[in-house]
Amino acid sequence: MDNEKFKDSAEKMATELAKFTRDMDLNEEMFLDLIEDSLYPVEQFFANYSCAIMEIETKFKVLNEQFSLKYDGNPIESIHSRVKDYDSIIRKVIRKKIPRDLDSIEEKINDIAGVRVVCSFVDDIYRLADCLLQQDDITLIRRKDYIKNPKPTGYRSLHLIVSVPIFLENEKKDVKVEVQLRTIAMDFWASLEHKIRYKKNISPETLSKLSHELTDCAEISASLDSRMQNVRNLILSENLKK
Ligand code: 0O2
Repeated sequence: MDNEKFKDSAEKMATELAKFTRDMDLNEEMFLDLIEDSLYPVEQFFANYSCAIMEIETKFKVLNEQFSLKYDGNPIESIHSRVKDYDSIIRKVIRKKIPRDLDSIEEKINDIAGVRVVCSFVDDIYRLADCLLQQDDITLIRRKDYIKNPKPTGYRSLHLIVSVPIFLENEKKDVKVEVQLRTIAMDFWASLEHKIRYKKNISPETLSKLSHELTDCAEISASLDSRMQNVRNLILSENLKK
């Protein structure tokens, strides 16, 4: 829809809403109640994802604590979570031709809740993922290993789509969360690549040069991860000998 058509439709909706309020003889209080009631399902929809994020974050924090006692060091450097914003959801709905109702959006979009776990070492990623998936309230829906099979761009991360139950006032609800596990080096690369990809004032030639450069950087970064892992393995094996 172009901007003009969008403006027209928005104006029509506003006029119809004003007419409805007049026809129904609604005062300000009743009008606000009506808006609140109509927004309730949408607010509940987003709240469910925030709750699921809390559940998953807590699970990782508990694992981090336990690992730090067992292996003498925290495997998790940081955790970043977000509920996908309304605009991005709508853009995905349009791009993937998903029916425009909350049930379909919930069924078809897997990354409305996202938790990104950043670790120092690659083996911590797999250990944490295994521990999460062993928990009996977690259901694995999809696993994509972009560390073993990097994307052509050079992108690396382990992606899990899981479902976790949340306990509401009168019901238990399974909610999907996308978990991305990556090292600090993978995270640094992905953030930079993401920023550059969405830069508007770069010519297509420069963009193409940059993406080759970034793919090279991804290789260097993966090799650094692998060397750091070797350093860690050496230290661990020395410690074991003592
Ligand atoms: P944002 O803003 O990070 O949320 P799906 O999302 O399931 O419809 P697909 O292709 O199955 O589509 O998802 P994929 O590729 O497994 O994961 C998508 C997410 O991974 C992206 O989310 C990014 O966060 C990240 N990602 C995937 N490929 C790249 C890449 O080449 N570079 C960077 N920087 N990130 C990548 P969104 O929704 O694109 O964005």
